[in-house]
Amino acid sequence: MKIPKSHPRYASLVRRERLVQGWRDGIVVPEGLIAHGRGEAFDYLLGEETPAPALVSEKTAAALLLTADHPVISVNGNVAALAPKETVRLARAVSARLEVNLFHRTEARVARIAKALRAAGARDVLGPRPDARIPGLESKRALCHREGIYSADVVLVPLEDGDRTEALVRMGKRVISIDLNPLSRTSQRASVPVVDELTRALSNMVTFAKELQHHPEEARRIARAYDRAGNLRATLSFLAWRLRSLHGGRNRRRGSRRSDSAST
Ligand code: PTJ
Repeated sequence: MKIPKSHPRYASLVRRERLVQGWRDGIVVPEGLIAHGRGEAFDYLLGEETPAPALVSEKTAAALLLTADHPVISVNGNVAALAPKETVRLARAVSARLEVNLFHRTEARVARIAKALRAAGARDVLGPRPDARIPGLESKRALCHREGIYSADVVLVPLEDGDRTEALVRMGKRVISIDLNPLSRTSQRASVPVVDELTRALSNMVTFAKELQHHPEEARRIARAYDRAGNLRATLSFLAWRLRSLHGGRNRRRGSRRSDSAST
């Protein structure tokens, strides 16, 4: 479908089309379309822009990935369909490995996602032929690579289910999540919960990584100073403020402008 660039919700509609195409190509599972709808609902509520606390988390995430010994970015079907280029760009900017890790795992889909990442510029993609398991996980999400997620010290898990986030934190890893739902188990358990839309979050993280690339001391300082509980509280306060504005309370003008744009 051709979406006119003048459409007020162009970016959101392009994301939907990418996902539907990803489903047609056997990259996205039907459950991924449902997950996206849930994400969109939160994005409407948050105003379809990166909230200030998310920017802080994104900068921290970039700092953490840059200063890690062995950073890994986990990729699932939705991520490969929505943001293959941004994912590869971030992996390059922070020298992280890419690993395909799926909840609804089939070997054919792992191969298709690895191929999509290579088409977006990735040279080295882990995922096929896993040789390790994340302890305490029953699902196929447990299958991973010894030289990838299993031995990573920092793992970025965009659009995740809470089980694996908890399991990775139990293994002693620093886990960065990207999830628009601040109440999800993933956001609640991650070491750095980024509550923002995937493509926006990845682009911001690439920008921050490039800024911090040659300033390791500054990156370490940012990672140390992060207050995850305070950040999640700030996100919820922002959401509450948005809802009050939409309801007609203070800051009405800003709220109504955003709510007008938040319908297709
Ligand atoms: O490709 P697979 O087999 O690994 O499966 C991928 C999905 C996404 C189906 C799987 O991981 C899953 O079921 O995830 P959940 O438990 O539905 O969680 C996905 C979370 O991502 C939800 O909390 C959504 O709000 C959030 N989300 C969805 N789309 C976006 C998003 N967050 C940020 N940006 C989005 N575009």
